[in-house]
Amino acid sequence: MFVEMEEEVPPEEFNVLWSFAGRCSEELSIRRGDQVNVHAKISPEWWWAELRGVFGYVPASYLHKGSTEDGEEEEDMWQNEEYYDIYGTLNLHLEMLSDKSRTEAYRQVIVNNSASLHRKVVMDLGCGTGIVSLFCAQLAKPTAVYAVEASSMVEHTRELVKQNACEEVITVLQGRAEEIQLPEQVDVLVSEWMGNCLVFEFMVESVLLARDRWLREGGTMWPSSAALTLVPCQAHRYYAEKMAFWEKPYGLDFTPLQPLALQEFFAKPKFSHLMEPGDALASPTDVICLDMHTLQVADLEEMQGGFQFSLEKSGIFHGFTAWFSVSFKSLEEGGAAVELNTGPESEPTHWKQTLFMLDVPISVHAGDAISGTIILRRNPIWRRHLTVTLNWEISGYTQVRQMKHSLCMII
Ligand code: GJV
Repeated sequence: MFVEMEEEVPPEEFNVLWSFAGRCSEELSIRRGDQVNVHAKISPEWWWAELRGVFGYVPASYLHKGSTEDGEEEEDMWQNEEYYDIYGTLNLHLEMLSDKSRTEAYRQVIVNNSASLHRKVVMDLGCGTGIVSLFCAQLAKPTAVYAVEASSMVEHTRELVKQNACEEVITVLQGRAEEIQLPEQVDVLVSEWMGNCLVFEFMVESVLLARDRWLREGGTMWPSSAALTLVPCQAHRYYAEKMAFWEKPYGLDFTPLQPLALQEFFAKPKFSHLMEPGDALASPTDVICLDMHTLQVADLEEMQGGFQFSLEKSGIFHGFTAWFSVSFKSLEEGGAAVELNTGPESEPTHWKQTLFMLDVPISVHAGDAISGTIILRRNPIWRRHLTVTLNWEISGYTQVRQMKHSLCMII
């Protein structure tokens, strides 16, 4: 009876999201877009499946129920429901608006370019409460500003536009930038899309899609370029707080908890880190630079950069700190660009910096060199997430050390 019932369960159809090469005869080789029949979910990681009459194990995370063309399933991978729900409440908008460096940078861009914005058409992608659109309408004289917002905040944005007497210029459009229709192409596409480690949330993809669709030939992107910066650093306080703590709390030896602490605190980046400028062991360097006029959506899958730091002081190498900066080019020939820098030498922003801790701190000396690569790999399934991999070596050390960090924050 039991066996019969098992046989009655029909296999479930799944789509292959990501190609996988079987490493032995037990594993099935699958390609993105294939449809496989899953006969048994052996473990959370490995399922027993069939493709064109051949059976084998496949990694469960490479499969997705339903068609990959299916809009609803795509939405899932973008976590759009949670994402836009969060932006439908005031909390994050308050955080963003009270970030003076951020908001003032956008205001400064409008002020500096007010003359050139005259009679221009602007799109403000992800306008939130509409602050940038309002700056545009009040500080410059554009013909039209299309303020696009997908979250329910948009209802209040409309009210704010009215309240500030800008409804002649600003048209608030409710919906995702990927889906809305504008009555015309735009001269300027402005957006505040940057996340932790620059690209987290991957709102940048929406910006690129909107650019290709709505920005007129020769139009301007604000920001126009973006860079991710890295520096090897000390992090005595964080190390003491999360790791050294277990050495002798209340006179007791709690060191058996240190492997757990490593897993819990150092295997993921620390997002709201404020690095003391004095904690830098070398001069920071830009590892990834994006040109917002030429960047393609496909480029986002994997972004790589190299670094070679020459240490300027001796100390303890605890990890790497990363942050980003963006630049807004002037609409005028030769005009000065506006910069927004989220680094430790600038006014702190709500993004702060991101700290990647080493498993084990290393004593280093002035003159040592730390060189390597950073790879930002977009998650093939959870499209707003990414993995950051840092490969590095120190001169004088023969072995290449590898540290792998996964940014997998659920918003
Ligand atoms: N279409 C419309 N609005 C969007 C989109 C999109 N594709 N993506 C994000 N938003 N710097 N990481 C909105 C979102 O609802 C929120 O109000 C704002 O843009 C995010 C801006 C800050 N996030 C960021």
